[in-house]
Amino acid sequence: MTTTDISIAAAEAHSAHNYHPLPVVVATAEGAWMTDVEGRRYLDMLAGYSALNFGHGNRRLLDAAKAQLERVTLTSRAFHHDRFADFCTQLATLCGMELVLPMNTGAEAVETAVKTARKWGYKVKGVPDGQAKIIVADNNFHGRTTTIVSFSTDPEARADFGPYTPGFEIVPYGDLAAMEAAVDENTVAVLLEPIQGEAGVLVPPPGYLAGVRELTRSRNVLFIADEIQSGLGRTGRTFACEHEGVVPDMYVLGKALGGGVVPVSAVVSSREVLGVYAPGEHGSTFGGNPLACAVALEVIAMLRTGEFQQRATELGEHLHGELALLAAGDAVDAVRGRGLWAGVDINPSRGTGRAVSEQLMARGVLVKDTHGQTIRLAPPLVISKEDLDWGLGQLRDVLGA
Ligand code: IF1
Repeated sequence: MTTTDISIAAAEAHSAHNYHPLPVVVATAEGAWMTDVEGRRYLDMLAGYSALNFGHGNRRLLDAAKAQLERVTLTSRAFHHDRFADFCTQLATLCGMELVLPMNTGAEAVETAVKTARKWGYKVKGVPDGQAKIIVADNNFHGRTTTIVSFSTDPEARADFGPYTPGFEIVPYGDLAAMEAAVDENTVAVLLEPIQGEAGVLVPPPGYLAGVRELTRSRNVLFIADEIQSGLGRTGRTFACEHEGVVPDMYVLGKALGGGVVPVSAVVSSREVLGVYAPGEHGSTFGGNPLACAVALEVIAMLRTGEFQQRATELGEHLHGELALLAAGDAVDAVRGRGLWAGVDINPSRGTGRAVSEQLMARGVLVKDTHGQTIRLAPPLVISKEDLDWGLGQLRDVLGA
């Protein structure tokens, strides 16, 4: 038995089996590379589902975290602390919005967005109490709470978790006419991923997000953009909505906001929207804690220069150029994505997404499959062009392309 085998057996003996991880046990990581307990190195092409946009062990983020660890890490929101105002101000400014409500995980931020939209609907829009409706897209992924899976179309994410939360309507992603038909006088919000991650990095048709923006504005409905995975540099812009020139009423942020160091999420919107809260009506123990604020402030500072967005744009063009060549062959049926983010549909003749992921792992590249035939490529934005090309070379070899 290797150290890996022993470690995996121990993990499986004492944990719920709610995941099926690749058989690799990571011990350390730096930049775009991880090292396992056997000392083998792997190029990380998943980046924690985009939480690690700035790479593993980012010096600026670790220094910010270490400095704050020595000062104060948690006060609860029962008291103020000296990083909170800067965090809220800087994040609101980055988003071009007025107010921030900080939480911890993405799902908590999505739940906060749902509660905020409902409360805004009742207190501002004048929707009758308990009648608020929120429109979402099919194949969405917004987290795993019981309310969020209530509006999932993925049986695996939803089954056996009823009774489900009412007040949501599902329309086909990318279909503006269906969205328009679904909006009624009790609709308080539309909740969308600007690019659907778990669905396989689905980019909506050109004009769709702009159409949703116009529809929601004309019908006094909040446009809530879940940029938890698509945001903060991944697609080559600070927000994926920018590719369509769209500014939503509310950003929902997470993952990379904490730089892969601590969980940090937030809802960012206008005073009209987030002003609906009175003290005691929402919150969380760790939301907006000093350590989270310190790390997120460094993330915001790194995003402010635009260098990561520029890098994702340039390397992303190269990535998609290489993937287009692969798609021209018979090993890959389709590729999608934006910036340093791609979904690659593997032709069944080459095996399932999982099988390809396992073959790539054997060659020192870590990716994640999703929904059978698709693998997702989302390396840290700090990946070098050489390492990206090496990783793509391994994919070409595995696919026999
Ligand atoms: C898992 C993928 C899944 C998200 C968007 C909210 C959340 C997520 C757009 C919730 C989280 C993670 C969850 C993780 C795997 C990964 C994921 F889409 F990224 F690939 F599951 F679909 N909005 N996505 O992508 O944020 O509560 O997790 O912090 O659950 O397996 P969270």
